[in-house]
Amino acid sequence: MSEFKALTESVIKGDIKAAVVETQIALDAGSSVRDILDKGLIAAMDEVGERFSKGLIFVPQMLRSAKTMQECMKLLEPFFEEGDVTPKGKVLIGTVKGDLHDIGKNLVAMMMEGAGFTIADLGVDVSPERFVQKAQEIEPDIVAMSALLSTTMPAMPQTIEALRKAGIRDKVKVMIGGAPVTEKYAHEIKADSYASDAGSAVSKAKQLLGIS
Ligand code: B12
Repeated sequence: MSEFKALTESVIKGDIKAAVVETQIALDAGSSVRDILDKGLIAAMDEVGERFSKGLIFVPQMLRSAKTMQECMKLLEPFFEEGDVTPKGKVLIGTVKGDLHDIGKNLVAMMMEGAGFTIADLGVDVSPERFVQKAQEIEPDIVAMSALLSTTMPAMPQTIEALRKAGIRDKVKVMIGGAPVTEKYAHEIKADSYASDAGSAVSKAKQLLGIS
């Protein structure tokens, strides 16, 4: 937890005011946005998940921590701009059917946008049909899916299959991610790419489209 102990504890407690103040203090002290995210906010959510698994906290507390993290992320968002605004490509992103987790997906969307990608965000609980419909409408370069539950991961291959049936699988690159998702799983379901975090999602997306 180190230098971000106070921030991490406020997020775990779901104390929005304190967490926002701590985020600002960290920024003012010159901490990098990456460290604030990884060592502060994401570390806190990992601890929240652990406590939930152990039955020490319940859904309402998890929700409160999520809200707290989202408020802190608002302060970090302006720093995601890379400065290079050359259009990089269009990304259609969403959290798969049955899954309501969106913090990681939002972070990926924010970082990609900051790196010059155009983002169409379908939100959470997105059915394969909805992915297909929107993909037909906007013709994205990449369809990006997020899943945080092992029970919703199968919606990823279902969406890939729906894209295939609609005749557009070959026209888009499919990228997947989320805590339970792995490179191996991406390979199994024939996704084109997997990234473990938002930063590498940006570089993998660039790789997919052949841009450096
Ligand atoms: C916050 C939270 C919630 C909040 C979500 C609020 C919100 N707006 O998102 C609420 C309270 C709603 C919730 C509900 C539930 N949750 Co929950 N939740 C969490 C928690 C604590 C944090 C998730 C998070 O935001 N992490 C921070 C973000 C930044 O990390 P991330 O999502 O992993 O994203 C990063 C990478 O994975 C990657 N990434 C993510 N998406 C994508 C997409 C692409 C394309 C790419 C390339 C990369 C990528 O990049 C991100 C940034 O680096 C996790 C624990 C954990 N450690 O993950 C449990 C957890 C995911 N939840 C869990 C469970 C069980 C549930 C419930 C079923 C609980 C219940 N009994 O009702 C429900 C399910 C609701 C539903 N249908 O979706 C389990 C899942 C177990 C499993 N493997 O299946 C976990 C792991 C907790 C646990 N340890 O038991 N949850």
